[in-house]
Amino acid sequence: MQTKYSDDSITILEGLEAVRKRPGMYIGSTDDRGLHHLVWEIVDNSIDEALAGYGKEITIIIGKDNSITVIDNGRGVPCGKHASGKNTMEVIYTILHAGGKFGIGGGYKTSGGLHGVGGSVVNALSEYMEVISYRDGKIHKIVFEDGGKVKKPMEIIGDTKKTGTTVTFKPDSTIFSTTLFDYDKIKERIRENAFLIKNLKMNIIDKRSNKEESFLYDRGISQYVELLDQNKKPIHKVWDFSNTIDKISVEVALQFVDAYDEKIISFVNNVHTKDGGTHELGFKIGLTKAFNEYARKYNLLKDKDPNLEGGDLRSGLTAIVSVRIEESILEFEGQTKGKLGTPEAKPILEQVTYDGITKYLIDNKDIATKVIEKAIVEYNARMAARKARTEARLGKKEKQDVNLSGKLTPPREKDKEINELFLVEGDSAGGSAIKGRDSRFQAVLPLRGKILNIEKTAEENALKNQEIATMIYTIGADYGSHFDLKKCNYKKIIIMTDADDDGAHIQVLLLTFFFRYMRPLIEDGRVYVALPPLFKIVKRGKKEETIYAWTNEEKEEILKDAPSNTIVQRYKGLGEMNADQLWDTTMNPKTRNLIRVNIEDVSDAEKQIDTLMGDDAARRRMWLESNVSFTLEEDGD
Ligand code: 0RA
Repeated sequence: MQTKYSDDSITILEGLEAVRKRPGMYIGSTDDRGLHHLVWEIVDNSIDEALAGYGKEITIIIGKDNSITVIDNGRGVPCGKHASGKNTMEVIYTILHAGGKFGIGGGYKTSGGLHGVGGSVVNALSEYMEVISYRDGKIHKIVFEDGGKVKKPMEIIGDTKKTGTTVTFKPDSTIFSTTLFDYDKIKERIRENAFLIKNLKMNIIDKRSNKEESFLYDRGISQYVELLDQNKKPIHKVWDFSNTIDKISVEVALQFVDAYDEKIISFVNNVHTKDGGTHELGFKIGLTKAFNEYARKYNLLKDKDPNLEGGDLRSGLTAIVSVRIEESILEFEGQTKGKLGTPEAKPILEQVTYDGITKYLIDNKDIATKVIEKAIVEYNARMAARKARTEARLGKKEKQDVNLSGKLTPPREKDKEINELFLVEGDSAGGSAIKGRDSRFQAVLPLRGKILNIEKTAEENALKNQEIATMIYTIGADYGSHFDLKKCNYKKIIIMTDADDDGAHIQVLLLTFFFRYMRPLIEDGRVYVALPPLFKIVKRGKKEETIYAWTNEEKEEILKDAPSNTIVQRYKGLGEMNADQLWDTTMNPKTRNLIRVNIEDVSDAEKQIDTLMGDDAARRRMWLESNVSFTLEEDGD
């Protein structure tokens, strides 16, 4: 049945129509990411309600039909008459930015969805939406269809003693490239929310598979840090501190572990700020200041010693920095709005962090000493490495180079914007690669045997490993918190291994190494895996013709119309190719196949590497295979 629309409804539909025409403007994209964004929007509304002090439990149900239901026990969406004469439930779910514009609930919204849109945008992009509000003793229900058209106006369908809101929606399959919800993705997000909001119970139920999980953390982000460090050797129990200054409230939990990488995960209004920003900066400054002051006061640094650098002090640090900022001063920066810009956050975080850490240091002097001594070791190691590099540059380092297991064959020209580094498995393949390469811009570093498993190795041992030391030295951009992409000597770093199990294992070890020690290389898309062909096919007609095939299908295709005396050779390793063949198939930018390694969401990836895998090599490998997306790169750029 067709409902008649008043002028007002037409304006509303035009608003929602705008969302349907350009969904990307409101939810970023219409792929898997955009699809899940709908869930975050609806869940964020319930979270905001919980943050306002109403409701302790939120349940997300993935329906058999790929619908989503979000249930909370807050106050319930208001359902009286709105100033416009319409029902308020209808207004909230049909007018863009209704929450802010209509002043419903005032400045209650603190959870910052990516685009700050809400229920109305989700409604616009759904083929069906139903909102039930338990409020004032009654159950109120409204139903929409086809991108926000009212199917059934608000009606009271019963009495109730409880309060809360239940929203169900089914995304419009004509808008999204996929409408399949990913249990793990939603689970990770709500678990993150549960960590960030102490005592909020988050449940997820998947009706498709009957999986269910619940998350409730009474110590919040401290438990998050414990989880991140569960496979590490903590130096102390997690520290936490919090404070509110002006419009910013700060919560920090941190722990130093006996390892060397630093991990700071920051959030603003429960949304992960993957590119950091003013809050992270303030946190780092406060931490550096607190430790240096303590170190001087207790003579761990002598008068003549320089201050410890932040990077040295943060080695082995795991920290969650969660801030809540009032909307009036909230600013994000960057392409994906992943960076906090609010200037006020910097001094406030600096102050709160300085105070919090100083107090801990004074109360825990032995731990303070440990952390500071660790930083001093780190500082000394860095200075020694710097010295070695300088000497190498001055040509004083021949002796050391002889010891390097794989010796770099550098390109003739020194152009960081073009040069490529091939990391090649084995000496014999290395030899062919050196002969076959274009010596103007291609460098070859043969790696002997397997490199260390970085996940299981403390940094000082990792750096003693020749293969790893050589790679760091060759790439030339330092490592860890001192890694500087600008100094990187190569535009592309290409892992070239045999197409067998060992080769795959070496790839995983190398990728883990880059991920841990030189992550910006991966983020900048500079790490590649070379794809050598699997078959060489020699057709013997009047003229002999050699063709390579990368897959079985390709091989079959080629053999279809090949003469009977055609020879098919299966390559077992790079070593079976001579220099020319290696150039033609695997190194020549015009003909080779390269895979660019990209990690969709680096922080997620990292969390999983840490929390899921620990020492389990098989699982790590499985993880890499399914999470590091190998995308075939159009080459020749
Ligand atoms: C506006 C005002 C009030 C609550 C809400 C919105 C609200 C919205 C959603 C969406 C999902 N769950 C929700 N829970 C509450 C407060 C009205 C009052 O003063 O009672």
